[in-house]
Amino acid sequence: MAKAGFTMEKGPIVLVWFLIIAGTATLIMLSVALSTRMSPMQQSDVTRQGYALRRVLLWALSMSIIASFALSLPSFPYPTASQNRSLRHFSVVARQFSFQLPSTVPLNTDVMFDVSSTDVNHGFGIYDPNGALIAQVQAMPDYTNHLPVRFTIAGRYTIRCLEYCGIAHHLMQASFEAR
Ligand SMILES: [Cu+2]
Repeated sequence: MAKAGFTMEKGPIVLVWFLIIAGTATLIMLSVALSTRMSPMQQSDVTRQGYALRRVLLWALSMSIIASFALSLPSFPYPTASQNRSLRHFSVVARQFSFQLPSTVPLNTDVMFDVSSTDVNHGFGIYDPNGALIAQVQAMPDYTNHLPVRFTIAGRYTIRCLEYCGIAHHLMQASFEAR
């Protein structure tokens, strides 16, 4: 019933907007068609204008990409998170076919997972209580990867191996509680 009510209320508004947009687009196309039918242009005139516009657009696009890259680079989170000495560190060790993990992690606190492996490459993927992948890093033998995470949803998080590591890879799951 709620869905039918929604359709009854929103239907006419959507239809009106559709007609306005479709009518405007039709008028624009008609006016372009009528205003250009009497004036044949040389191909070179068209391409010259087009190429000039294309150069301007390419330049503008390049500048905006470089500017947004430069402006967003300072807020890149990983260097500051790695240097935060007050972080609580949790060790994660992956092996065929299990994880050695903390049973609980604190909520709304920056934590650092120090992730390694005792045998082959594994993946350390953290799924929130709603099933969304929120962070992942490789678990590698003889190397420790650092993964900064802040848990904002209380509940049980599922860990899955995200790197094919052998015959029972699909069984390689674990979990911990964030509270
Ligand atoms: Cu695996």
